[in-house]
Amino acid sequence: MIFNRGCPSIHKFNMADFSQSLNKFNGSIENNLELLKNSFGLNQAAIGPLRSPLSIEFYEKWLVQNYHGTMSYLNEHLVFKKDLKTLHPQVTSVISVAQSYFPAASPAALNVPARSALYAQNDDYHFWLKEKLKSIIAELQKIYPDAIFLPYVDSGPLLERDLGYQNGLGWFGKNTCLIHPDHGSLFFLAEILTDLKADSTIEPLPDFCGKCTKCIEVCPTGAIIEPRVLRAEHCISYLTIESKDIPDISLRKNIGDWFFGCDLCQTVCPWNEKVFRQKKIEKSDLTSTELTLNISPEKRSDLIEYFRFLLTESHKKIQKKHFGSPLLRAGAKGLKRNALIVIANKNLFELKAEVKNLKDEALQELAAWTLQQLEE
Ligand code: B12
Ligand code: SF4
Ligand code: SF4
Repeated sequence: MIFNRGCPSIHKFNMADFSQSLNKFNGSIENNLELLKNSFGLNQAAIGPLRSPLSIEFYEKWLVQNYHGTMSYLNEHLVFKKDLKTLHPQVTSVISVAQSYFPAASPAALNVPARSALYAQNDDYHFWLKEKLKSIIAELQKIYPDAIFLPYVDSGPLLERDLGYQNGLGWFGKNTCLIHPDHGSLFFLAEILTDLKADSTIEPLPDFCGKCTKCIEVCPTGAIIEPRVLRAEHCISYLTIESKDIPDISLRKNIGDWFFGCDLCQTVCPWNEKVFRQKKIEKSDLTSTELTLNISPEKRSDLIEYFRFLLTESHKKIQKKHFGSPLLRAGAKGLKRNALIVIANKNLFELKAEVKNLKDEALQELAAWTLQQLEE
């Protein structure tokens, strides 16, 4: 079980603190949520009444334009996203939470030497964040024994950014991410649906993007086609994680050295700069759009060793090595595909023989392309 690994303090729930705090319990769900947020190391937690999504028409238009590529489940989710009551008629309120993932919010299952999105440098949040929600629910259930609480993290048919927006967790940035003035955007969203009544209604935050367009300019594949509209099928995150296909030849060079996901439209954002400064994090590496071809010999050999493993080992062994890591979402074939693109773009010619001998039928065209790019 990945949750039993040595957990940093952010994972540990301080029951003594919370029990003491409960003595101050004043009957308001908002007040109790504030106590739970602090005890569980969440960045934000808020409850609001379940209302119609404010951005559903943008979602519908986006689907009609086919920007979702092969993520057909997003079409199937529409009916529930429009009206969550069709799924859970008894739900009256939504508790939205934000959990920062940078610096790492959980121990990493695996550290890979290839450039990966910051969220992927943790254990897979679908498991540990869901467990955290369940522990929060166990505490809430003690205070409200008859209430219903349903946990959701990412994969359900919920328009999570919209729910977070309505509960004041952030505004929709031009990169489409939810951003908070104090917390930036490097956080996960999760929800607890409940039949409790929220005492107060929260005003959504205003848009603080102003005239800035940094995220749109930095995107290597031009995926942010206009403010708040992401052509997902061109986003590196989609191409290296969600898609099962081989990226079109016109996009391969633009993927650069990104092996799994991409963060550029967030790391250039001034609202995260503030967070980096507060946490004393040097951001230059995080925002680099350069292909660092002259990496140190040690880093180059680590990268080569990792990619050699991916290209030569069985799917079973690859899955075993990545157990508990979000990287597994791409599957063994997807990781091999991603390796081939980075090998080409970083000119890792030392792997020519492994690329040539690759057996996977579906990767043959890509492998041939990779070989063409390699120069000694
Ligand atoms: C599909 C999906 C993806 C797709 C598509 C992303 C996208 N932008 O749509 C891909 C694979 C590309 C992806 C990438 C990433 N994702 Co993702 N993804 C999802 C998922 C499952 C659904 C998102 C969705 O419905 N998209 C549909 C489109 C239409 O939504 P949208 O682009 O956000 O557009 C909205 C706004 O722009 C708004 N809007 C547009 N104009 C206007 C104008 C006004 C006035 C208003 C009010 C609103 C508005 O309306 C739209 C609908 O809500 C959610 C989880 C969930 N269940 O919600 C996670 C989620 C959005 N992803 C998340 C993360 C962390 C990522 C990555 C950072 C991972 C990475 N590093 O690689 C990147 C970020 C890329 C980016 N710039 O968005 C987090 C976002 C947290 C946050 N702070 O916003 C979520 C919420 C998962 C989670 N539980 O934490 N993701
Ligand atoms: S995650 Fe990367 S590829 Fe996707 S929109 Fe942001 S900058 Fe572009
Ligand atoms: S980079 Fe600028 S435009 Fe993009 S989300 Fe951040 S503040 Fe908004």
